[in-house]
Amino acid sequence: MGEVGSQAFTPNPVNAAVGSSVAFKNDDNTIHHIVLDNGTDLGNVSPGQTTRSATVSSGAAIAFHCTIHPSMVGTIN
Ligand SMILES: [Cu+2]
Repeated sequence: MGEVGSQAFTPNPVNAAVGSSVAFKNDDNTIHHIVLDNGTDLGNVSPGQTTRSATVSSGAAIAFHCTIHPSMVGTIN
């Protein structure tokens, strides 16, 4: 599971095996909206909440970002 705090992703990169799932817990005090660059939209995540899970379906790296804060980017390896 990734975490979001201080408008940054932790850890980054997120290491996840093929077939596992990842979700993001918002430890920040502001809302975030997480989208994977493979098109998976995990939606808005409020402080203290966790996104739904996304399954890692290939070994390729997947970039992700927050649509609200353009500086927030990360990668799943
Ligand atoms: Cu954000």
